Amino acid sequence: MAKKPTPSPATDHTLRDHQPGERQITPTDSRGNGDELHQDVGDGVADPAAYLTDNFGHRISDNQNSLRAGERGPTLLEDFVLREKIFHFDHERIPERIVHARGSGAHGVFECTKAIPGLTKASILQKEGVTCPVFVRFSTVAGGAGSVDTPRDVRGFAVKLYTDSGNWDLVGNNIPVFFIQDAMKFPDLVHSVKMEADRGYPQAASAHDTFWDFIGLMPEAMHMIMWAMSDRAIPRSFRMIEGFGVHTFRFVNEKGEGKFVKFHWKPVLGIQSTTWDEAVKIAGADPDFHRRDLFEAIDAGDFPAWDLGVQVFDEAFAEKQPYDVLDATKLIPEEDIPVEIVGRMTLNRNVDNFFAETEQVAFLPTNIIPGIDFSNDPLLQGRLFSYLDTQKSRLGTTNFHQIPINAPKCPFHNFQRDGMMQTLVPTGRANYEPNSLAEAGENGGPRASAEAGFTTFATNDERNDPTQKLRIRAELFADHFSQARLFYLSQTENEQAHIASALVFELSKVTLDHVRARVVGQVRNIDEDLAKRVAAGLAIDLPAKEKAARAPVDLKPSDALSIQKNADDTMEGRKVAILFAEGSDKAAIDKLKAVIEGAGGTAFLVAPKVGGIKVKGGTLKADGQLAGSPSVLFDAVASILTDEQAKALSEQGAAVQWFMDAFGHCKTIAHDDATQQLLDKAGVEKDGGVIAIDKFADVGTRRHWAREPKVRDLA
Ligand code: HDD
Repeated sequence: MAKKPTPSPATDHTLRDHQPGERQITPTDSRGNGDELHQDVGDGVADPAAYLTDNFGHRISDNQNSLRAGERGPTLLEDFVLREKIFHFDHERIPERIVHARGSGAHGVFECTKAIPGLTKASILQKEGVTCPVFVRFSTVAGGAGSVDTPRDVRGFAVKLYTDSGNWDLVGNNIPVFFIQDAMKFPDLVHSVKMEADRGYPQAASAHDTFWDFIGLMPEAMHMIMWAMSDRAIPRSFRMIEGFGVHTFRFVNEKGEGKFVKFHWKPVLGIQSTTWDEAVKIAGADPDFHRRDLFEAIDAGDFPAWDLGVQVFDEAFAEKQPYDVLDATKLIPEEDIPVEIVGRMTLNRNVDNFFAETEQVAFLPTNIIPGIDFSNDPLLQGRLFSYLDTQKSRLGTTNFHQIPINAPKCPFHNFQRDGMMQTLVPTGRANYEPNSLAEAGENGGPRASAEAGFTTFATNDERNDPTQKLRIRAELFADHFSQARLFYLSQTENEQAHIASALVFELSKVTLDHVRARVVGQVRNIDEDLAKRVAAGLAIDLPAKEKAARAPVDLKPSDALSIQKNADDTMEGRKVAILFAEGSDKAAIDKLKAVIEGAGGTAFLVAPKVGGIKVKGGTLKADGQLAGSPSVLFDAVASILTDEQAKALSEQGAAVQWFMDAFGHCKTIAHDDATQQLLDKAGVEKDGGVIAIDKFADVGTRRHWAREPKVRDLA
């Protein structure tokens, strides 16, 4: 007789598989209020979910062993517990987003801070103090879902506002313009930037042949290229990026009057970027740098916030500009139309479950509310089709709107029925309209309302003849370089040098000589000096200028386009590392920590060992070990050491590199006398950012760009 199988230790403790705080989602009701769907597993005394069950509620006796024919025999097909578990696991993954696959999300609230009923009837902008819940997903564009957070790339900035008149999705980026003018070119753009089709690399990088081949042949991309090669594309944190709706949209007020509008999100913490060398090193040190930063800030109660700004203008303004406001490769300088702040968004809650919320959230530019309308921007018009379509392929069903993160938080009723994964249970037989069932006392279902329903703004563009069907672009779209030049000339010297270096870096990875030459030939239309710098950096002769479809015009530079010209000296939201070791002075460490935290920053203790180090005045645990906490992960560094420890660390590559990098990345280095020997070894020279510990409060976490020519070739 076979022996009784030995139960594994966990067999009798199935409760251990159910952790408190685990969430379970139950089907939505017809009001689709996602919050009701968030229930803790195990709520209530008689909740059967307190026991481990299968998906149909059958209690499970053993979660360790599959059912076998005999102790050493094969597994039986009848083991429904095993089969269901493996079946579900096999299908856990869904297709990742074709673009913006890598992203991080958070919940929050939007509040109207300035009512603008004269401009729009959007319910959320009618009264100061009105709020609505939001969900935001930040992303990179090119990399896969498991790629790193800090490649040179555009960042997605997608906001879902759950308003009382339906969801409004503002699906934007951290750059106010785009690569292409017409949605027709989107698949080509994306194919060119993604890993190359035959070799399957590079991942999350634009520095390769196919991308630059496409770009060189698409001069309309040159404005966006200036942004993508600038520090905007290597942000320090999602909390420190701007967001842009990019397209020109339409505001419509109660009287039916329309004006054009562009949307901006301005980060309260200011805009900040990394340097390229830093971004590359962060990718290795912490591939989840931005995801962790966002999660930890919200977890600590440091809620990131953005002001919603609008640039509102009319047809008369639009007609006078040397660019077309329907062209998504153009921006409107803030000096011409100032950004008016009308609301604030604060992210105050992390997701409970990454897949259920961040992965399954579906943004749709078609989600707009009465008071906001589309414009005829041909890129926007194409997006209006693409997003609905992609959700079916990603989420597998037309009923993706019922997933709690996507469902509106206001009532929704219609006659759409059935489909895969239908979770609603409509009652009655009114699934068509018109019907007269109400006359027989039955529920006849909802009806459209000409007054309250969404109505499309009747565009009165005199320059457009809607009776003609044409595959062409409007005339001014042919100006590809004026605003690229405007952006470049609006940057500081350092920022211009960063653009030049980024172009050299990217084009150095291009293996096709003619592709390099063509791109530099395009750059000559933006700025001759920039083209010469790039050609010199590549060690190639200056190629012939590419022919411009329309001669560029000189536009007045705009200071608002530079990060450095608008840099904020705040320590809010910044992270400072304090290096210590055995024997360090705890009182000095505590004092510095108080300065950092008092100014809204976070202090992070770094030491050669983490567990607990004897210091002068007690024992101190480190937050991170030196080799695993390189200085690239921090906004500034400080060091409090004994002579003996500083000497020992001067022999450690990780310690020397720590200071070398902090210096090279133009960061503040606050140090005591003992650390000087370590700084000497690292080649750190005295300047306004290399300071004594007690000066840290005055200098803070700002970058010291004046140092840059000493550490990098800015030619
Ligand atoms: Fe797009 C995702 C932003 C042009 C087609 N896009 C996506 C996301 C953002 C943007 C932030 C990620 C949303 C999320 O977090 O789930 N896209 C933009 C901006 C554009 C733009 C600012 C130009 C101004 N996109 C664009 C075009 C097309 C698409 C022209 C197609 C014609 N975008 C998509 C998509 C994605 C997407 C394939 C992939 C996943 C998704 O939609 O939900 O449909």
